[in-house]
Amino acid sequence: MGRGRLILIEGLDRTGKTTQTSILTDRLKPNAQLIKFPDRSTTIGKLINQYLTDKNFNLPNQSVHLLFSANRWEVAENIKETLLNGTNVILDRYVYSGIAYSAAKDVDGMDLQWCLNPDKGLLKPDLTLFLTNESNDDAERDGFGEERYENVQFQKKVKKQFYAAFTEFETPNSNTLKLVDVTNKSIEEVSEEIWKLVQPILSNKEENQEFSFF
Ligand code: T5A
Ligand code: NA
Repeated sequence: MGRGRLILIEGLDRTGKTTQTSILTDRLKPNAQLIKFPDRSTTIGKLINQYLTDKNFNLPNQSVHLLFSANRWEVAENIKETLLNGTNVILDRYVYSGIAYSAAKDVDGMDLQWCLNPDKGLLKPDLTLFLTNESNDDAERDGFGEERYENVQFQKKVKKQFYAAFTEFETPNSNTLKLVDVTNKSIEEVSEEIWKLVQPILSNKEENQEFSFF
């Protein structure tokens, strides 16, 4: 039996990541574990949660960036062990969110490379699915606008930075990155599309036993 696969679902706010990562995990159970970033339950995660939800709670941009990264390192070993035990790990956001949201702030010195540095050494997903919504519908979905980064202007900048990060860190034509257009699609339609993209990488578990790292 090969190691589990690390599968990441990324996207802008309200594109359906949490909905889809939980459907996918349920579909693969008991052979999958879901991990969501930020994990707001840890000590570091509680600070992140306060920063996101309380507009009067301010921290330097660099500090916030490092907290998000630290929050990933808290569970890095657990992810690796789970994969080695043969269980797949499904991620709801990860390194690319970390880079894109911080780089989109246009703070002097916080370029892509600076943003990646603290995440260097984390496991790279075997497959990254990026959910895109070409209409502005996500802004109409329940809850949009409640948290710090949820405004249409900023989301446009974040999208640009996601693509910049993919160009920098994904090998072209390596089949490790797939875009999933969710525009005007139902939850079921999106989950079927995701299922089709995930199956091939689960069926060739004997290959690619090596881990790769950011
Ligand atoms: N962040 C995160 C950083 O800055 N750095 C980092 O390193 C990381 C990891 C919180 C913020 O933190 C930033 C990015 C974020 O701004 P979060 O906790 O993932 O990150 O944010 P959440 O608020 O939990 O999640 P999102 O807002 O991103 O929403 P999701 O998970 O994309 O969307 P989901 O599944 O919750 O769905 C939203 C609504 O739409 C409906 C759902 O039922 C729900 O009501 N919906 C659909 N409606 C119609 N059609 C469909 N196909 C639908 N799919 C879902
Ligand atoms: Na979410």
